[in-house]
Amino acid sequence: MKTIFSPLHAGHSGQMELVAGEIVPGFEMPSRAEYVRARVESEKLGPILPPVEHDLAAAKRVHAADYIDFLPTVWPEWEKSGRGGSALGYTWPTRGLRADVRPKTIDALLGYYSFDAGAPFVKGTWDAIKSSYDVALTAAELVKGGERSAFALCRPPGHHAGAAFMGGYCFINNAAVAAQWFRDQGAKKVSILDVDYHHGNGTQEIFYSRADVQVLNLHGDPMSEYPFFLGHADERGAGEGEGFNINYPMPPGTSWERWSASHEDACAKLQDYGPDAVVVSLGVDTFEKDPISQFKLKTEDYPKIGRRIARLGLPTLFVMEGGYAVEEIGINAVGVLTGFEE
Ligand code: SP5
Ligand code: ZN
Repeated sequence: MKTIFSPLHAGHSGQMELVAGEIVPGFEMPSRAEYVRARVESEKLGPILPPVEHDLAAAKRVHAADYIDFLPTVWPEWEKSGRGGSALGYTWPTRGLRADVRPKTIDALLGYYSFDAGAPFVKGTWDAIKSSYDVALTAAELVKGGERSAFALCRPPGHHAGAAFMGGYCFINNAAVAAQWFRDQGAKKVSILDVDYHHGNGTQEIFYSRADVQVLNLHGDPMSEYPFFLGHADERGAGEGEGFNINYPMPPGTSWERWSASHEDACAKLQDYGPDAVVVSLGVDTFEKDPISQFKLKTEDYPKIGRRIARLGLPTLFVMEGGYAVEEIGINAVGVLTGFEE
């Protein structure tokens, strides 16, 4: 399997995060991608290739154009306003406030285009976002070109980013971009299988009213886990999309037995749907030692995930999402990929 990777991810570095009442260095750090890249090499998964640059047209197929155009302006506007550190909003248009009027200042716009304080910008953030997007599209092109699978080693991740908002370490929804790109290239149906520990609220929002992209999400129950406000089992899609969004919320402490039963059910529904391509939102924060998560998957479980996905027999694009137990991210993520290739 070929891996697409860009060193430009590394410029998205040193951003802060609010955890338990304190400001700490972000869990979503450059070493994550470097551990995965090193493991791809040591396991000899296949060649590691740079992305091809793309314009932003494919991003605007799933995101609002004004949102995408805003992203490259964030750091320059922040600097112009005389500040350093991390560019982050602090006011959000929640219930009772106006989300239909676009404000003007950088502080207001950062809140307007986000749903949490989890997507701070630093100087290199836009270049990293753009490279992650290019990585996803370049890997999708390999699959479209006839490869059985490809690995988009994306950083930053994408599945929390919705049509017009960032959050949860995510800015452009790389998996959603790739799924829509497959559709635009002639695929009639595409499935997104999201195995990240957190519910992929952005992906769900983007495709919620559509029957041509099936979204299956396995995750920590939002009653007690981030992102809290989406990801319940009764969210099944709307209108034409009814029945094409499927959520598997699971309790804290979930281990392989329960997780794999949900995965089995998701794979059966995916097979019934009969897509032309599969996009896997590959998070490995389900790992027992993940510092921000509550599932109990073990390193030996990850190849089994890959083997099950391989049995679908469909062209498959793996898109890197979360995973914060940095030293084990590479072992577990590449474990899924080598399991797929067996
Ligand atoms: C892509 C992805 O995995 N995004 C996850 C975003 C999670 N943001 C919330 C983090 C909450 C951290 N809570 C720390 C608890 C430590 N015991
Ligand atoms: Zn996650």
